[in-house]
Amino acid sequence: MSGQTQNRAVRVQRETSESSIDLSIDLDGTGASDIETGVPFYDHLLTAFAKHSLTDLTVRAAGDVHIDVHHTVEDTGIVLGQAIRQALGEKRGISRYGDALVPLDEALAQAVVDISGRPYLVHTGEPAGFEFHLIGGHFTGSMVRHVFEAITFNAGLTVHVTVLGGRDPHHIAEAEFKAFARAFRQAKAFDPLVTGIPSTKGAL
Ligand SMILES: [Mn+2]
Repeated sequence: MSGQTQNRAVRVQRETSESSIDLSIDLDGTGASDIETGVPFYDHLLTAFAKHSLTDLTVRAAGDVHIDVHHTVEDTGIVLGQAIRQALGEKRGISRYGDALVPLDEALAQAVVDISGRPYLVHTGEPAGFEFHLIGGHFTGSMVRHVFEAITFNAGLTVHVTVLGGRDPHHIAEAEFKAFARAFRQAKAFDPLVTGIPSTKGAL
């Protein structure tokens, strides 16, 4: 069974004292997105993720960004990860692995994704000081890794993201998200040669 008749679209809502999030995802979309998190640069990154992973994504997030964008950014990553896990279902017929090398002018990022069911993130290579930079004046560079942690831990993905070069923080962050998107696009894609769940264990 190829699994290509599966419906891989879900909606996840999450409410805490710090944020309220309503997120819909379709893993077999065209990359269409409609994203409002109250954090403009994060909207930009999530739009890039949707476009380059061919995932349809709608996000409405309202949070305590008057304190700091941290809670809203992290919580949206948690919900995105939960939605990816739910939408992947049993993972029948998928490629499972994906990798990509994506430039943005002088920046170059590599991502490798394994839809393994085992959360693991290896994230290296951002230049010194990146984590302290306020991209767009509001998005702390340290949140790039924190979002990847939130997504991978909640989606059950093994992800390696490596920054191989770059100077401009906007370019570096965007290249990382685009590389992750392209790698995820490959990994979630149905492979007509795969029968059942692509694991010798029989489950992912
Ligand atoms: Mn946090």
